[in-house]
Amino acid sequence: PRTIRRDDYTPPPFLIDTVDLVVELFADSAKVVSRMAVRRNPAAVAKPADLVLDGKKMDLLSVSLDGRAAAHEATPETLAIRAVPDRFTLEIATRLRPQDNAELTGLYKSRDIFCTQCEAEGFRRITYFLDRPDVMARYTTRITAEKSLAPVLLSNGNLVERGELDGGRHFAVWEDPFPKPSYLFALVAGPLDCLEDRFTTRSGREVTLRIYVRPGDVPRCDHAMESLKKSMKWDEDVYGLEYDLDTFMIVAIDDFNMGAMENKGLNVFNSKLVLANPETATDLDYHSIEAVIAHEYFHNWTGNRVTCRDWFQLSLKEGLTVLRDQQFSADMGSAADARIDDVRRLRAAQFPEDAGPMAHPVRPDSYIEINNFYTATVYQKGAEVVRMMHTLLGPERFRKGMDLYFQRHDGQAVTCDDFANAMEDASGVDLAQFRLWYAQAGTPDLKVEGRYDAAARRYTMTVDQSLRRTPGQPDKKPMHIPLSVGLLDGAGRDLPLKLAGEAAAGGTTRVLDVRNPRDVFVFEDVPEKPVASLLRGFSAPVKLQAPRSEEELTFLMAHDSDPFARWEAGQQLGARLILDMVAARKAGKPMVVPDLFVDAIRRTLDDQRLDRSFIADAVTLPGLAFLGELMPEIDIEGMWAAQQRVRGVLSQQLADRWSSVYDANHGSGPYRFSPEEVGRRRLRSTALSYLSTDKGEAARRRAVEYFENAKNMTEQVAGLGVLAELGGAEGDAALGAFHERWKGEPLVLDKWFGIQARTPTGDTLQRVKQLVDHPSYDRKNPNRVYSLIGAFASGNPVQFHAGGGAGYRFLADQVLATDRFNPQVAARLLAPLGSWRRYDAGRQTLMKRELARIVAEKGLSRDVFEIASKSLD
Ligand code: HT7
Ligand code: ZN
Repeated sequence: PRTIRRDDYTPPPFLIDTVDLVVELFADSAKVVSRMAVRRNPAAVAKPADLVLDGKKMDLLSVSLDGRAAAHEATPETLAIRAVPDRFTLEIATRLRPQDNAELTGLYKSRDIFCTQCEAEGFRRITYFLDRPDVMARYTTRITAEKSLAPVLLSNGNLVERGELDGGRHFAVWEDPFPKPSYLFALVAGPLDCLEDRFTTRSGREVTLRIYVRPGDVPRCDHAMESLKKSMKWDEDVYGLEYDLDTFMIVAIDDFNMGAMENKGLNVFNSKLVLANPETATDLDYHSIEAVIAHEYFHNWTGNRVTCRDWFQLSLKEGLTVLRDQQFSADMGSAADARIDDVRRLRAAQFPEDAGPMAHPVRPDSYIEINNFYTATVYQKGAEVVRMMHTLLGPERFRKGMDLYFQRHDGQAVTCDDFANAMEDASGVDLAQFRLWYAQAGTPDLKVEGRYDAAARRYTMTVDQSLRRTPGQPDKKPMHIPLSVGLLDGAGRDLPLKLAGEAAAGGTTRVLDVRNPRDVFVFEDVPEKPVASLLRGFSAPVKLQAPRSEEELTFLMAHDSDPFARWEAGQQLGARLILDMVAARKAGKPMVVPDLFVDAIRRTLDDQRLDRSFIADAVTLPGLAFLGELMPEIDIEGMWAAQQRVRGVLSQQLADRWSSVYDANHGSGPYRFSPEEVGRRRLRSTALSYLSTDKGEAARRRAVEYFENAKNMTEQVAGLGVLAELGGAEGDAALGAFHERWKGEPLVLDKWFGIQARTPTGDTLQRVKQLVDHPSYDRKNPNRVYSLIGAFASGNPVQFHAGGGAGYRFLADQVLATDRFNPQVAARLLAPLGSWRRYDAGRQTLMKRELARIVAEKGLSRDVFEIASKSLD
């Protein structure tokens, strides 16, 4: 397969100003006629005689140029129109079979609903086109269908006409006034009900809001609608950005490869990110719905109005929009929890990516299949990069930068450099070195050491940075890293900070500009030996090493005024002692949990000033993904044994605390999705989980009681997770009862599959294999596949890596089977095998064997080939 390189970018030789589509939908096919106004691009480098369009998996019916049959030649992925004039009208007719399209890209059917997914390169499966984001056109879409088959006909923009046709058919015409790239095109048709509402923009324009769902699901749309209105208001308040069409529509679809898609005026969502009521959705679902609705809505400006020049610039829209949705989530609830969540996600998914065979810069240099680059690096690390600019510029100058970005580039397809230029020009802050964050892959290591000179009342902080080699990038340059720090006195109070050379102290948190392999920062007038609070707010996506004693970490856990740093101190301490225990276990020594840690957790549980969510975060031990990143060679059994040991000790020694937390947070009244109520439920289920660690009779009884009395899905899922882990008759009974109750609810059934696949105890692989044959399993539904196979391979390291390679073999089989009809999903499943270098020699051999088996398969998709072959390199 061909590698596409960023450096090879050239402007398109032709531009397409308008596209008039006529899409006729039938039970077993769709006919598409596309009429395009084409002209040569004055900015093009080359002047080819032929126009070469992209196209895939369609039957070509006809091609005409200015009304006459045109000389043309089709290959499986292109259509060349011979010797075209400078300006012309091109009309192309194609026929497709949406009902047979299991790739869920282009035009496909999700049960009886026709729907499209065009990002990144799906439009070329609907009609032949210059399917690249820098070709922006104005679209008109006329859809016709049998009324009984598809009573609702939707596309981008505003509805301009609708009516009846002969033979029980009807039509609708949609006009999108905004030029857009083809990846933002959307069409949806089928039997749908809708929830309607209105939003008045701050300039007084009335916008109709509609959420379309399967008949019967309208009562589950209220939370999504509220989230949408909050997002619209927030974007006006915080960024001054208003919605620009008369209608904003969301459609919920059951079969969807990703979370959601920001098509102009017609967002298409995975139904799990729309539908919610307390009986069927968890707090986490409510949170995800709010965040993703916001994310897709925010794309209207960061992505749609200003889009990407080419797919290497994907983070231009995704990193920026993730940052915006993170800011929104922080404003909707607790900012501290939101930041802890961001960092947990980054460490669990992006840090391993940055340390593995698929490591790539936020702005990649090359790809074989662009769908493989919708990654944690492009999204989450991309958001951290924009957040660092926010930190370096400060909120006012950052906002000025955003304003300038829109002023300069509204209606254009631009690059990450254009974004950085706007930030630089609006603020006067030099971002030359900072731009390396877009270019260099890998997570920087930061070593910070402090020395106090009592006589000089001076505290010297020495910061060393280094960046390991990553595939294709052997030599790295030092980065510009904003390091946010504070100094605490002996009573835990923030000291005012004055750097050498400054006339007076300025604030108690300072952002240090780290730019060199070694930087030294001197704080003056420091009255006593301080405890340093480092990387406040997680000011940069780095791995921090600082020689801090366990006492210093517990001190920070108790006193740091920065909630992130306070939580982080506990994680660092937890990680340190778990890793010490792993080493002890390996050396045949006992695994000892120091009292100091138990005391610190006790103090956290007793601290009346802390909110419940924060306490739940702070008493949750570091996860295996994070711990694994800290080890030279991942020792899964060791980490698991040590983590369980710590849990056991905390469970026993703090039994009275867990019991009182459990009893005190019972809650009453109807379900509310509020920060307080979510915190209460989280803390209670965390206590339940600690109380269940000994697996004894009392624990089983309590868990059964919790599960059976659950008043909402959040509690049911928490109870079921604990019971599944406890196993035995109670676990089986709960799983059976849950299935019986929810077998008609696909989104709830996904949870049932997921909980079993993630259970770290028992013979999970055997169970997962049986579940693949369960009547409720659907290998063509991405949600079901991710909830079973994905959850097992990515969410259950203990079981995936057990069993002498049986888990690896199972995953490879599933990848190969899925690749035959849905390469995007298959490639996503494959990722865990890529981390083979991080394990012992035995596992390395077994994992590589499966990767080699995959690569050797005939007819492999580009998607799977790229991940599997790069993983072996
Ligand atoms: N921009 C959207 C990306 C997306 C996507 C990409 C490839 C294949 C299927 C897809 N569905 C959605 C989602 C977003 O980041 O907002
Ligand atoms: Zn996005």
